[in-house]
Amino acid sequence: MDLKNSLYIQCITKNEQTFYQINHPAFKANISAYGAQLLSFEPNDQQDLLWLSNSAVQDGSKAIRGGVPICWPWFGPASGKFEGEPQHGYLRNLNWRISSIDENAEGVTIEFELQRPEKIVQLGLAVKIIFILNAQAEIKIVTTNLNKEAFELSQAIHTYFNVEDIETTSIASLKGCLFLDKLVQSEQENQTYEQSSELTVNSAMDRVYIYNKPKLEITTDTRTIKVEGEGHDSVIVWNPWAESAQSMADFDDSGYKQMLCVEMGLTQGYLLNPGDTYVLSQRFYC
Ligand code: TA6
Repeated sequence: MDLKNSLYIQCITKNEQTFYQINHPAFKANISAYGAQLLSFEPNDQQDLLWLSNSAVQDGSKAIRGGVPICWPWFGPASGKFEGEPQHGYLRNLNWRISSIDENAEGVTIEFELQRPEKIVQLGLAVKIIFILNAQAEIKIVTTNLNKEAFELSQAIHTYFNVEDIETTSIASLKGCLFLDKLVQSEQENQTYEQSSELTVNSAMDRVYIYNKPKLEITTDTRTIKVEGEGHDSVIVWNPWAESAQSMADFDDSGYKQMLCVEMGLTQGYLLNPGDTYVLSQRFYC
């Protein structure tokens, strides 16, 4: 799509990769065409709400570490007929382009489509990613099942929030919630635990909270980040902590101190019926 008449969106190329920089009166943002990944979202008078690893690889060879990678059409390791396929599915490793924009003094809405949808067409699916940016950032994954049979869909909007100091970060909203702990090997496959107090992080955490309420809040020393969503049946909370961060070449060794992933997910087994469309969305703002 030709952006020469766009009021706020500029297309730039770096290391043969395409990025869309948005300079709007209400916010600044940066979206990578690789993965249709929001890398930065800075409302006026706010620090960037997103964390991006300084050692993130941004050459199209692997998913960019930070911002909001999209996990689809599965969340986590591939299994069953997709065994051996990439963790978190295909979309974050594919190139996208803008298919439409709508921009005004309030904000910008940008729709992305895959440049080469063959792999997704083979699945019998259609997918687009929509960004609605103003003082808030909203991301929607819109999936349609074109198959004659149901498709088991799982997905997540894998947001790396910039919390500035993990040691003073908490989430009260999840108190009383059940969660699956991916760091605990338990005999019972779906062993759940209860979040008995407000969530704080002082070691590696990788949890899937069974939570479908529309809102939660991340409280840090300096601000409260409001996170909202629709279409989720779970919220994933992840911080690799020191050892795991140091084991990932694209994760700044001390980056775990400034980030917390809080992800709206559809992870508990959902069958998308033939002809149906499903929307998973996440919105965040201060
Ligand atoms: O969202 C949590 C998680 O599933 C963790 O298990 C961890 O693997 C993280 O995603 C990052 O995955 P990635 O494939 O981006 O390194």
